[in-house]
Amino acid sequence: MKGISRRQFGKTAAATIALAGAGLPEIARSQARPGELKFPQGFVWGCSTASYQIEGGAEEGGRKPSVWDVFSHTPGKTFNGDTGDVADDSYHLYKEDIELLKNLGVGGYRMSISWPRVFPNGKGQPNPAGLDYYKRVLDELLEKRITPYVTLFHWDLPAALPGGWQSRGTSLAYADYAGYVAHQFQDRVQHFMTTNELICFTDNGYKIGRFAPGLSLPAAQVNQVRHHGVLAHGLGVQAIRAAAPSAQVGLAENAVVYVPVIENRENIEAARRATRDGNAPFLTTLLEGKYPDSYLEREGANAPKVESGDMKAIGSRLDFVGLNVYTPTYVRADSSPQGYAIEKPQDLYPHMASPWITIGPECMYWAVRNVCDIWNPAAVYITENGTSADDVVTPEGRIEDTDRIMYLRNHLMHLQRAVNEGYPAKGYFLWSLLDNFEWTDGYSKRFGLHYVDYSNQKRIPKLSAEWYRTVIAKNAVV
Ligand code: PNW
Repeated sequence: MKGISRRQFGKTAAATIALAGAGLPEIARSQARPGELKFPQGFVWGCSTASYQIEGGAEEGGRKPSVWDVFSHTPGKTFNGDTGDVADDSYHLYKEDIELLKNLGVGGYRMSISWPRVFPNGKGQPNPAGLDYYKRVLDELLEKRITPYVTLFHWDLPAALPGGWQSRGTSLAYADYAGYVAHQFQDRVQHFMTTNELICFTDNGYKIGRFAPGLSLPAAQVNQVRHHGVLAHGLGVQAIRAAAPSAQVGLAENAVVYVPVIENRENIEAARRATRDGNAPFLTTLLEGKYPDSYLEREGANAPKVESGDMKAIGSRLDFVGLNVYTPTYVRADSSPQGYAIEKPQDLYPHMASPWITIGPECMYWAVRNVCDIWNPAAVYITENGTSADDVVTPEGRIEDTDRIMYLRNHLMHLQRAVNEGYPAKGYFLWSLLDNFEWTDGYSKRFGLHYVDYSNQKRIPKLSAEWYRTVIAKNAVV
C-alpha cells in the first residue's frame, strides 16, 4: 500500500489495482498483489455434506431407519413435514455431485457415512450393499483426485439401537461400527472424523428436543447422554487407530466461538476462559481427558457417571480438530467469579436467512485462535462454514446470491488472518456443496453453492459457486 494515499484508495477499483501494481517487479505482481489475501500452498479447499441431508434412498440397498427418519416422519417435528426420504437423491446422483466438486476445483470433500446403511440394526451383521455404495462414491472421488474426509456419525443413528444415546451400549456399538468402516476403507480414506457436533445430537436431541429423538430429559440424564457422546468419540478414535493405523483422526465440533467484543488483553483472556468453560462437557473434556472441575461442581449430583477407562478413551490424542464455524458469541472481561460476561446482541442485530446465523465474521479468526492458544492441536480444519440465503432463480435461470458471497468472503478474510499469524489451519470445507435437508427446517433453508430444484433434482450453480471456484484457483480471498 506504500505510496497510495487513502484518498487515491477511494478511487474506482480498476484505478486502485493499477496503482497497487505500479512500480512492482513483474514477478511480484504476478504472484501476489500488495494486500492480496493468499493462503499457503497445500491449503485444502473443500465442500461438506452429510448422508441423511443429501442421499435419500432411505429404503434402498438394505438401509433401515435412523432416528431422523422416525423424527421427520412424526407429524409436527419438521418444517412442512419434510423428510430425508429423497433429499437430493445423491444416493443415485452421486456421480453428478462429484462432477460438481470437480468443476469447483476442490481438493477435498467432507462427506458422512450413514451408520444404518452399513449396520441396518446398528450392530451385528454388516450390510454389504451399504458398504458397496460408499466404495463406489469413494472410488469416484479418488478417480477425480478429490481427497475424501469422512465423518462416521452425522446424527443418523440407527433407530434399532435401544435407548439411543441414553444407552452406554450405543457408544460401544459406535466403536465397533467405526472400527469396521475404518478397516474396510483404510485403502481409500486417510482422514476420519468420529462425530459431528456433539452438542447438536445430545443437547438438541435430548434436552431441547428440537432434533431427533425429540426428548426433553432432566439434567442428570442429559449429562449422561453427553457422556455417551464423548465416550463414543473416544472409543471410536481407539477403534479407528487400531483398524487403520496410518489414518488421521479427528472430529468436527461446533464449539461456541467466544469473540472479545473489543480486542484488548483482558477481553482476549476472557474469551479464552469462556471457551474452556462454555464447551466444558464436549471439546474441553475430550482435549483435556477430564471433565473440568468447574463443570463437575456446577452439575453436582447431576454429573455423569463415569466408568474406569472412560476418561482415558475420551482423551485419546487427535491428529486434528475440525471446527464448524457459523456465528460469534461476544464476551468481555468482568469481575464476576467466572471472569467474563456475555454481550447479548441488540434486537434487530443483522443475521442471515437462518436467524441463528448472526453476522460476525471475526468468529472465524477467534475459533482458530482460541482453540490453538488453549489446546495447541497439531492441526485445525474448518470442517464447516457457510450460510443459508433466500435464493431465488431469476427468469434467466441465475441465482445471484451476493449475500452468501459477502458472508463467505468475510469469514475467509478472518481465516486468512489466523493462517497469516501462523495458526495451523490446514483446510476449509464449505457448507454446503448443494442445497439439502436442513434438519428441523426441512427444505426451507438453502445452504448450497448449487441450487437444487426439488421438483426434478436439477442442480444449478449459484453465483457463489463461481466465486468459490475463483477463490480455489487463486488460493486467495477474492
Ligand atoms: C450444522 N444451530 O448444524 C450441521 O453440521 C449441518 O448438518 C447443518 O446443515 C449446518 O450446520 C447448517 O445448519 C447446525 O441452530 C444446525 O445453532 C443448527 C445450529 C448449529 C449447527
